[in-house]
Amino acid sequence: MALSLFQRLKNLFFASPHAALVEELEDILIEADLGYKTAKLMSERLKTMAKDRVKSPEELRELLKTLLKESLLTKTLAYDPQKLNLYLFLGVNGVGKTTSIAKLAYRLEQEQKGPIVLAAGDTFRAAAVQQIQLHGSRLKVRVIGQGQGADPGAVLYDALDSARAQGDKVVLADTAGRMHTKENLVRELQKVLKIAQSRIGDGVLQKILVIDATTGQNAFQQAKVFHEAAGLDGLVLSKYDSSGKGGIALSICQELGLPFYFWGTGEKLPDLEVFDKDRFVEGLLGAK
Ligand SMILES: Nc1nc2c(ncn2[C@@H]2O[C@H](COP(=O)(O)OP(=O)(O)OP(=O)(O)O)[C@@H](O)[C@H]2O)c(=O)[nH]1
Ligand SMILES: [Mg+2]
Repeated sequence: MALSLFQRLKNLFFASPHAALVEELEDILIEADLGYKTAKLMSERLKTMAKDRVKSPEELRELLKTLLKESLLTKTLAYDPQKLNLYLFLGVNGVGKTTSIAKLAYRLEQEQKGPIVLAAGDTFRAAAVQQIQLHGSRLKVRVIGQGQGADPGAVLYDALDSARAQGDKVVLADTAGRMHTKENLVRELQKVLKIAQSRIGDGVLQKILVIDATTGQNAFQQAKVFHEAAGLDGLVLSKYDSSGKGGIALSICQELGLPFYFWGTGEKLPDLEVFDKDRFVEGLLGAK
């Protein structure tokens, strides 16, 4: 079995306490998916914090843990009970957008933040509308859609109109996931974003990107491109259960200044939890 980040750190510390604080630590962090820039920053900060004071690998672990925790950004999902709340889900193919929408609907129902309506805004992929309709019927929430090939902007427009007419509190809007260049993405999202912004009025709008914890560095690029195209409010780290690590989240917080709301811990409806910094860093560092 592969050594945990901490086990490698420990070996390094005994071989050369100095090296444990500089380049080689940087390499270990890069391998944990932190990305070059963030890994360098973290190891340099750790060097400053540790100076000559660190006497054991366990002390080094604690310092690194504090540092990594401080570098993570988390956020509570904005919600105003007096207004309409629109959560627009974005992300590339298969990251877990539709599943995260169903899980969030379930969570909001539990917290009595409904009524909720789902907008079947993925009009591109075959069977996407049926998939969200199935979630809707399981959750007993309304789904507004127009079928495959429809204009996603028009679907969102309808959903917002219908939510206001019915006095719903939340609209959870799905979108199609396609691999993108920034230009294509801007063009595709333009209409949806314009409708979201103008029709939500003084209500709450959160543009949420879903990234898959198992994809590593690629997820950073996705966050960068979507943030430039749409101006994100925060992220969901899906499939955390399948990776147990997701070091890329640290680069996204550090380099893009974006926070995480939730992480996905399984395929079932209750498996969307508030992003837990402590558990995240413990998972990344691995067993003592
Ligand atoms: N283990 C695990 N599986 C997940 C999680 N979130 C989503 N999945 C699975 O990932 C697969 C894709 O999820 P979808 O929600 O359909 O992804 P999507 O982004 O809507 O995909 P497209 O509509 O094709 O763009 C499904 O099999 C989900 O069950 C998670 O947190 N953990
Ligand atoms: Mg989907």
